[in-house]
Amino acid sequence: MNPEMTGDGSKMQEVRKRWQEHGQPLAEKAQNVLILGHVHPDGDCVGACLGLYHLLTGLYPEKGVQVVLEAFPEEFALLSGVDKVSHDFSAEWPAELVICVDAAGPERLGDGKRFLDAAEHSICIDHHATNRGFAEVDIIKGGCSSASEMVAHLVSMEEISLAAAECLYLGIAHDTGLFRFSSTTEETMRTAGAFLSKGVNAARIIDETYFQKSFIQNKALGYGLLQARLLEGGCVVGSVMTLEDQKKLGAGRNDMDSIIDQLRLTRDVEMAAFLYETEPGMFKISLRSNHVVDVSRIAAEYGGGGHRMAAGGRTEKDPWQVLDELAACAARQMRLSGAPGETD
Ligand SMILES: [Mn+2]
Repeated sequence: MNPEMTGDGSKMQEVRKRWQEHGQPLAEKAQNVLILGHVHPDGDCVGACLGLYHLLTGLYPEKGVQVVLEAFPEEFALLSGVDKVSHDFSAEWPAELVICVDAAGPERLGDGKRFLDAAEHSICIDHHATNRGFAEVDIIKGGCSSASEMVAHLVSMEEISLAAAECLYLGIAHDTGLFRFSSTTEETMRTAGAFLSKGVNAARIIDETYFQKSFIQNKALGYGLLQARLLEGGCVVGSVMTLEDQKKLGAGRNDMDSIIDQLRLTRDVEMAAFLYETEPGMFKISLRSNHVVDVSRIAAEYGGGGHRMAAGGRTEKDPWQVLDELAACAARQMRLSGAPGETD
């Protein structure tokens, strides 16, 4: 490629080069490879881990390759290879090489961290801007659409099977909010387009894993919206779901995911915040921004991180009070940026 054509194309070339020079030699040496993702795996995490699983088993059929992830939403079961994923973190998986995917830091591996600590060799493949690197070989591209897009560029497009393409397509589609977020580049679309040429059924993947909700998820969404409050003169919207609320609805952690995205779509809102209780007294904070607010900076104050437009943290304080604090942080950022919409 013309070196002047920098931007995303060259970013992906860097990913490829780093994998070929530093990652692949480790993969070639290892007899057993363990693939780990982050806690509470989302579409990108599951897609990237399984996509990588298909790539590695295709390249090295003689090796033992194992994916270990926490339980994830059942809609991802349409991906091939899902039955090969283990949720057993207490087993002693043999692995000279651990590959961490879509995890912004070692603590994001949850119970999987002990495998990283015990492994002889490790690789991190991630797209979180807050990731400072924690593996022997770090392949990190902050701002890239998804870990799945990065995995897609480890090898040439011809080497990607239909099974791998389906997983990676799902990951890219989910982490870009269906190719809408600003992280979506021409290269992202080209990669997704190449997957379509391989026969990926995009409509089915999008319908069944992105839009479809269970009855309980729809009820949880309705309840989350009903509880919502406007803050800071209407530029922030926020809601809270306690464990008691979840119990009443028959809902669990995986039923909370779509609430923040719908809150973000509130007209004139700059930031959306959703807090839900994960264990008694402990709340997960999800943040989304529409324009100027950098939510990763706010999340960092609450023991978390993420991206400019989407980030998360946690708190043990009163969730409604924290919501006020979060809204004040957003309003401060908006004032500093000179954006309209602040209270006075
Ligand atoms: Mn991701």
